[in-house]
Amino acid sequence: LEPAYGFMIRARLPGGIVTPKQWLAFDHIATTWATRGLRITTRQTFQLHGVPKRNLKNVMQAIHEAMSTTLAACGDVNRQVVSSVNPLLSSQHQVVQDWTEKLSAHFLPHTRAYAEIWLDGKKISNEPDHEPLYGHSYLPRKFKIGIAIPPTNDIDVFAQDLGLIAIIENGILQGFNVAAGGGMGATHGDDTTYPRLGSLIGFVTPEQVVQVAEAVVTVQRDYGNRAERQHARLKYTIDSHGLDWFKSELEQRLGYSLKPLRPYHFDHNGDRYGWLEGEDGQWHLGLYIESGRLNDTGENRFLTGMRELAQVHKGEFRLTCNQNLIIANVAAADRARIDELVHQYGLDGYHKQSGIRRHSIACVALPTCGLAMAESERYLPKLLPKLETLLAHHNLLDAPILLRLSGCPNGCSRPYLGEITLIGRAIGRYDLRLGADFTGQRLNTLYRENITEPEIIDALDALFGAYANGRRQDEKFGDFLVRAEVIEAPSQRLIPIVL
Ligand code: SRM
Ligand code: SF4
Repeated sequence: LEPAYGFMIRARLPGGIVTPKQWLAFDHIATTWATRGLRITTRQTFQLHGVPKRNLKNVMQAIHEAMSTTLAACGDVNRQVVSSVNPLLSSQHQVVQDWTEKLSAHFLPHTRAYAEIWLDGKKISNEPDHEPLYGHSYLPRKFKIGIAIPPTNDIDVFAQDLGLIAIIENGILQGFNVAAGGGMGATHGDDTTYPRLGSLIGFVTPEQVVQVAEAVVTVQRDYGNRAERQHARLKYTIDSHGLDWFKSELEQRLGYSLKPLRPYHFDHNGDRYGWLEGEDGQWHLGLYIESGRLNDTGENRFLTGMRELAQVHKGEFRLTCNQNLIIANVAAADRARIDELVHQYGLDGYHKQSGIRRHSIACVALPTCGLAMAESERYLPKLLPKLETLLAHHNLLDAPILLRLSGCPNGCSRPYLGEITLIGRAIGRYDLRLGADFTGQRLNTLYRENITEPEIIDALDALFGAYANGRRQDEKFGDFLVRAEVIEAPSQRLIPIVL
């Protein structure tokens, strides 16, 4: 008799696009074989939890039949490629989505083992696998690519190993500014590990982008640290060899130089809620989903609600890197029906939510994450009302403030980019970090180490009071904390480096 092993499964959905048919397939998988509904992740895809070992194959096959895959959603390969929502807002968003899908397809491993093991159980070839890009040993560690479309940095482009900033001029995609070496993960008590913002190294045209991405990946493949796992990400490869070396190695592989950076501007890294009209007259409804969890629990019937929406919706769904959801591409005539269902299932909570709630993210953490040191997703609903009481007291309830909770320093909620961040130390104890900006371009800094909830509340009460009294017009909380010297200047600012 074997223990009842339960697995987490993650799908690959480049750019977070899900058709209604796919939604219904994932809903079926979640309600048939998993235990905690559907979970929208911070890389705009679905995770399923608690899949019994004996059902793994059924789930893999059902995901395959839904025209998706789990191939390379984890592992030492290029992961899910993320891109700014909403591609339907302009024709150029669609162009960017096309590049997202090209990059995603280009970096898929060629292995046949996945199909042999999961899809029909038969060995389909005796030829050895050939991985032209990854080789025998794949990459030293995971690798992440994301495309942001200014002015929205909803994917946190500087947290990606390879961040691409789409430059759209006169309504046409000109190319991408390239940022290399972003990453969040760190280890408590080990200063040689740290979050890092990607360094801007130059501009590439759309036709060059796949080749440039491949060159970045191969530099990391060839020079990444394979001896020490905690130093194996691209950010450490760049910092240990130097950015000058990295850029010259890259350009040598390409046979040409990157062009000078083009100007760009980000004004936020969150999601928009409510209806937005696209340039073609179609409509898009942004919904807040707490920690991305869609489940039928207590009074919440979000999973059922979304199933009903998928049965009537004729456009697509978009999952966001802030764990939210867009019902995309709705004709004006269909809005009323969508609104009715959204209201019926309580998915329209965004109307009355505080600024901090609308900008909150929490990683999964306990009970499923084996690396969690403290609660995160399950703590968010308990913490938010307490913070809202403080904010209301200081007349700040509507102030948009980025809150990020993380059960450990690995950084799955990109917590080093939160204006207020809690990083788990032990059950009930967190590091309080403060002072990232509102656009994903400045890291936060450690303010109090290893503290409990009463200490967190006391610290924030005082800071909210100071902010309410001392802020300049439209000044964001993180910017105020830096200007008022409540926190020291962050360890890494994003200064474009043009070599
Ligand atoms: Fe993550 C490991 C969940 C986005 C950095 N992450 C894990 C694991 C698989 C734990 C494990 O290895 O045993 C977590 C599964 C928990 C569970 O029970 O489901 C986990 N990571 C998640 C998700 C689901 C968080 C969420 O609440 O949405 C996100 C899934 C992304 C996806 O769909 O592909 C998720 N993880 C991230 C991000 C954010 C991002 O990619 O934009 C980061 C920081 C960016 C980065 O990579 O630097 C991130 N996860 C990590 C790390 C630290 C990596 C490092 O360089 O140190 C680990 C630990 C590891 O790899 O050993 C990790
Ligand atoms: Fe788990 Fe840590 Fe990632 Fe949270 S940040 S999901 S606790 S690995």
